[in-house]
Amino acid sequence: MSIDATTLAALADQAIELPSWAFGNSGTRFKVFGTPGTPRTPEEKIADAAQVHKYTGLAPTVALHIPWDKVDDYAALRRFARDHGVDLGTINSNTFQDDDYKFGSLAATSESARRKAIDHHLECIEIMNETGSRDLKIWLADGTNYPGQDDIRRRQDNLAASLAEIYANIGDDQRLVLEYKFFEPAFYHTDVPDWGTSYVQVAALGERAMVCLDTGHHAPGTNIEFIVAQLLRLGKLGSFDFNSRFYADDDLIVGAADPFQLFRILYEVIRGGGYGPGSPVAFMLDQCHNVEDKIPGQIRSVLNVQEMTARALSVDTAALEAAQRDHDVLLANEILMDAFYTDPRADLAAWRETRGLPANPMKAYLASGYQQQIAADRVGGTQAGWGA
Ligand code: LRH
Ligand code: MN
Ligand code: MN
Repeated sequence: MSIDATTLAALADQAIELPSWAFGNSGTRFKVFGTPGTPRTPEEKIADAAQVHKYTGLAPTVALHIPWDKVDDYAALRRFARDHGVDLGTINSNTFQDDDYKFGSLAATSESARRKAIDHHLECIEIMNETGSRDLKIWLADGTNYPGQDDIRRRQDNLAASLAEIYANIGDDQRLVLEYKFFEPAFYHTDVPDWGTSYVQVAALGERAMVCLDTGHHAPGTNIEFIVAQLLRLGKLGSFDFNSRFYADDDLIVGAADPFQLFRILYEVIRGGGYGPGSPVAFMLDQCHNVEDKIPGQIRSVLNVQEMTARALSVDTAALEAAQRDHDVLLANEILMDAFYTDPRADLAAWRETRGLPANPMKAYLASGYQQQIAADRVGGTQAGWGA
């Protein structure tokens, strides 16, 4: 079985947003390793992200994180991005690196912490107006470490009130997407631990509030594709933060740990109308490259998503539905697995060339000399990192 023309046509518009922070140094609490050529400014991060798009045609936008990507002139930053062939995308807020948020931000019991966190989001909305961004993405570190530490019910009410104030300020063409995560940095309870809580909170806000599903934010064994199906059914799947995990919130290259899971997720996205023109679902990466070079790491990541999307688009859906209705369990499973085992790489390579892209984007990037150039050029200054 090879990749047919319909599948290739469906792949033509695929867009995967890159996180600016993937280009900075990152690591674990044990050590952050520096890499030669690491960007020192938001502009250098964007220039690196543009390389990923240049060689893959898959990554036309870059997500910013405020304050990590704070600049004086966001309109100028947008012009810079456009001059490099990409655009600015989602604005991510940050309420987890300030002493005032020690006991929470939007869900906090402290009125002053809540006020500061809400105001930060209002500032993010102003930035979105300058960058032309559609989505405000909120991930909260809010939670507690010990039973009894705080009133978990009151914190839900606080969160609802905070989100309502933020939502009231987003524009008609903008959206609020709320990410969930079941643990860390809080360990006893997290204020937005799961898709259900995120759903309940965004459903109370209105149509332009959606759930963000980060694939690394679930307990081991969670059936993520079921969550995808349910959120699409409810019209509330706003975006993905793609990455992969072996153990916790590893933020490794998407599709590296469990390619089959990525296939199952993408199949359910397509099945539920979450893929293609007009779909409300934004594909984004949320990854860190701790030991590998960052630009090739991002190239590998978007190619993994593209290859797995090609496989998911190749499912013979009519045959699958017939087998399901016949309760032919083994045939239904075989039809799905046939698509998963389809290797699209040769067909995709040939197809890329018809679109003016290199057959092998990774090889083309490595041969371009860009990596050596940035290593030589970017000496001095402070390398950007996760949190800088
Ligand atoms: C923390 C996290 C989250 C955010 C990102 C900036 O878990 O990985 O997923 O989106 O930091
Ligand atoms: Mn995330
Ligand atoms: Mn995470």
